Amino acid sequence: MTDERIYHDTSPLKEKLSGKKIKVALLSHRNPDGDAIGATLALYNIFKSMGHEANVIVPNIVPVFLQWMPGYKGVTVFEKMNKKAERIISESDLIFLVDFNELSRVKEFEKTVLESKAYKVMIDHHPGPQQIADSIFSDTSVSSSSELVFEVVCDLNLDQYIDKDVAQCIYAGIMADTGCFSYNSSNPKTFEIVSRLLSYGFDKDQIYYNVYDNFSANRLQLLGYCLHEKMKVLEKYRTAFISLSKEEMKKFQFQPGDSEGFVNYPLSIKGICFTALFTENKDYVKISFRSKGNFAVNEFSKKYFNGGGHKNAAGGESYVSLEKTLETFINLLPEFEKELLSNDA
Ligand SMILES: [Mn+2]
Repeated sequence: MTDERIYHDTSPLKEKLSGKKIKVALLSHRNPDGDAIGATLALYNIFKSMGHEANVIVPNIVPVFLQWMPGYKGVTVFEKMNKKAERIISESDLIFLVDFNELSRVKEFEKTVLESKAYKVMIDHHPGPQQIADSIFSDTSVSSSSELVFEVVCDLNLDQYIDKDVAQCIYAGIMADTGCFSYNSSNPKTFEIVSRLLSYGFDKDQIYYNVYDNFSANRLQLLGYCLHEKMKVLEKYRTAFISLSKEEMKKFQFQPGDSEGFVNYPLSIKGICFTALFTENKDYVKISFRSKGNFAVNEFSKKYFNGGGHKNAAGGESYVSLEKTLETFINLLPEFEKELLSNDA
């Protein structure tokens, strides 16, 4: 898969932002991650400094380890305040769709977005954007939406509004989406941007602690349980996976975000190039896929598990039981045996 870049002219957007005070809604996807929150809050802080009215809206709860980010109080969680969120979206003059490119990722307020007459802007790095925005800034080669936000902000001549708060948000987004610069970060440009961000004088180590050393003891014990009791390694297919039932999650007092990163652990086993994490939710099974090399988990997920994402990191959903979902997954593997065995990673 080759990289795709769609980068519209920034002048219509520049014009909208340079006039009178306007209302801006910054939307991001379900199960918001560091990139989603970092990228939206970076823009939020900039628009606030410019004197505009800005609001961030996400479908469901933001994990505790992201709540330290500057401007977090400006986030409205749809699940908790749906009326307020809908009102903000429908009253906005400008809507940003950040870190997602299809409205199914924001099912909760999809209709409100579609009905809105606001000018819409997409800033994203996933493949295959839906034509749902007036201005599209989409590039699958960048590390993160946060990195792309930096580029767009500079092109809009708004870099004068980048301050320590904004720099921290963008940095945290890049850090989160590259696994602390271990993947998706081979482009020197990413590090040039990081270098410019660091010149704003924030404590980069503190950001690492905030995101990665901020878990509950339960979360760490759940990880131990997953690795010791629940991880299945199928060497024959170079695959490993973990599944968690509702009961197991309850036993460890599961909080949103607790299983973040679990799917990456089995990838550190020698020879494994495809991993999955299945977590049982109220009405569906949430799935995360990871891979190394050429095995495209976004295509796999799109075809069999109602999902999508990046080549090496994707999500999916299953609407049958956890047991049935695992059975389907295991039964699919022989079909990919050849591809997995010949994988270059
Ligand atoms: Mn992202």
